[in-house]
Amino acid sequence: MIPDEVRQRVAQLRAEIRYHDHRYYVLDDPEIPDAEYDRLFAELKALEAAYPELITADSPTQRVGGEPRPELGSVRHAIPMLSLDNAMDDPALAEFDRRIRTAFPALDPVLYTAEPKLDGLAVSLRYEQGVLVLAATRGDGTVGEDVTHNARTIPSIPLRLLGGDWPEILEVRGEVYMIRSGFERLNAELERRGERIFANPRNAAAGSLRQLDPRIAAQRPLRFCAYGWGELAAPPEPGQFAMMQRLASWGLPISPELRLVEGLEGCRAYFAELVNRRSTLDYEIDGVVFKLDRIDLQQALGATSHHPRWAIARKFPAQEVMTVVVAIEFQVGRTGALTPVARLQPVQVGGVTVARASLHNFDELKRKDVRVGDTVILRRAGEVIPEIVRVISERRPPAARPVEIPTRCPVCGSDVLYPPGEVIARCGAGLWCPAQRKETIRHFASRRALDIQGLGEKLIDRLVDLGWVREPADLYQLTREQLAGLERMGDKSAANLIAAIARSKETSLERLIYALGIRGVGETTARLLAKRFAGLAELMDAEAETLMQIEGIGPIVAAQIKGFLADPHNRAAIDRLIAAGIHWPESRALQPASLPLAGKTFVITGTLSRPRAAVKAKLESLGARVTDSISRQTAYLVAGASPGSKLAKAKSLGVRVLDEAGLEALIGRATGLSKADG
Ligand code: 5U1
Repeated sequence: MIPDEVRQRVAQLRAEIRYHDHRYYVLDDPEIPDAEYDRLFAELKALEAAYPELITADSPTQRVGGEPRPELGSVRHAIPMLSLDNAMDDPALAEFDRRIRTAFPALDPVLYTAEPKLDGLAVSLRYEQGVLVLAATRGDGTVGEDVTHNARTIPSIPLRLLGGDWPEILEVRGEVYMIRSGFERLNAELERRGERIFANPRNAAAGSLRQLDPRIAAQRPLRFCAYGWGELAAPPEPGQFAMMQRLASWGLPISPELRLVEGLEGCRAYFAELVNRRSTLDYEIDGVVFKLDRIDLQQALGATSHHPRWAIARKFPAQEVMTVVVAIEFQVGRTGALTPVARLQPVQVGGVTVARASLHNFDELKRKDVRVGDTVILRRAGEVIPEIVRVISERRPPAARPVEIPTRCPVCGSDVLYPPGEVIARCGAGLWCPAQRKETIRHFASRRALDIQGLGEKLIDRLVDLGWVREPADLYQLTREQLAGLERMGDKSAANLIAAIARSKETSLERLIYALGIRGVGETTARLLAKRFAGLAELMDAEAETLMQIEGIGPIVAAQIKGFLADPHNRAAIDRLIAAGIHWPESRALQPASLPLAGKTFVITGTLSRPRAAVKAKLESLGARVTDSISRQTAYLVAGASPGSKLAKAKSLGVRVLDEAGLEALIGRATGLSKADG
């Protein structure tokens, strides 16, 4: 009795495989990676092996290749074109070698030919009296498609064989493929013309060779590489390797990587070498083919209905697999950049297990339109980081929605800045966001910023990891005792570092602005800003429009400065720096609470008997801030003659108003206080 689930699963697998066969062989547009197809196929084969009663003649397992394209004529192969048995891992290769040695115990050494398995389309070329008369695809292994018209356009396929010692009838078998660079050029051209592009070089080769119009194939960068032969009265050489050299002598291209290797160890070494060199080759390969060299022994071993027993393809780990997006998360980098990262159902790809893949930035996320629940093709070639190649749109769940760009930093909750025209979105709280701590402090202490000598990257890492430093102002709270307790930090070094930190308090406004690490604000922009604004307070209150009036500052940088300085976390962190004692020659106005007018904001209006700038400077030297606009936070409005609308506004908000005499009295009191304090 065959369980119902088995029957159903077999029917489902067959339907799925037929669908994918059609996309692959007929449309040259596969939906799923080869590895996924192989998995479906292997599952069907295993079920049929367990329940042979279920095998039907029309099961996909019962034929070798793909469906023919009816418009191309069909060709019956004189000798079937078999496929190769696969060894997915080293034990399977060792098993192949063991079988050969068991069959021929006296054979020592066992020689194998080794060559790359090209990822292209298998074809058979028939030469009669040295002239190419027919080219056919493998098709189902017995009947293929006639592609003679296109094969004739491939420059590496000789229309007439060289030399004169060729057999009267020779069927050469090999692979038509496309080199990577040619494939990329072709796709770029197709894209430019608005035509459908190919998923990979193999599909491009197949799609090109199976064109009806040979003028199209002629324009495609196709190549041919021979790996064997079909009909051949009597091989003129005793070994595969020597026969391949013969093919080469007749003008047929063979792999420049073809070698003769000795035993299992020779196979292993060759495989390891090609694994390493794979990414440097200009054509795609998906494994290495080993063949018993002795042709007489090949004939003695024969073939199953699918593959010869004397050859094996040791496959590379799949570079493209299919998986499902479980979530899309946003990582905040050292510079505050938000990177979308797809969390995936873990899969093996390129020999490693992968559970996450970066989507790099929001443009890429939008372009690829990856959504939670999507089935995607994941690629990892060589040592390259895994990448989501594309979404399999046919498998998108109906409820999947496009991913929204977060407006708040996932680490600290601050606003995300994503100015128009920018590719990268960033957390705006650079001085405060935990994700950015190390980078912020490294930049703050760097030579062109506050130049804290002795505070290197490793030490910063340690101070942050210990939780001693979370923002730049914390540096000024460190003590010599604390530092001296650190591993590999002597008392002397600790004292030197504390002295360097203390020295850094005395700086310039432009260095401080640069040290804040505002995006787009390098030394030059910092200098422009320091020149334009009398103090940090003015800069902090400046509107984007004011910033844009400075030559050299455009709308994007202006928005970045404004966004940074408007962030309450950044403002508080800057206040803490000032409170820690950071100062510069013109910064007396920003001295913290120790000054008598610290924390008080003044607005000046109307005409005074002294220049307004002088009054402003005096107030700032006592710790006050002088701004242009009145709010409830304003402590005093200083009103000269013809005060205008600010006076009315001050009154309506309940802000105290001082005339010049009142101001002088207040300054007198403050100076007295200041003297008394100082
Ligand atoms: N390199 C290589 N690829 N390939 C594919 N050799 C090779 N041999 C094959 C196939 C199908 O079949 C042999 C049995 C001739």
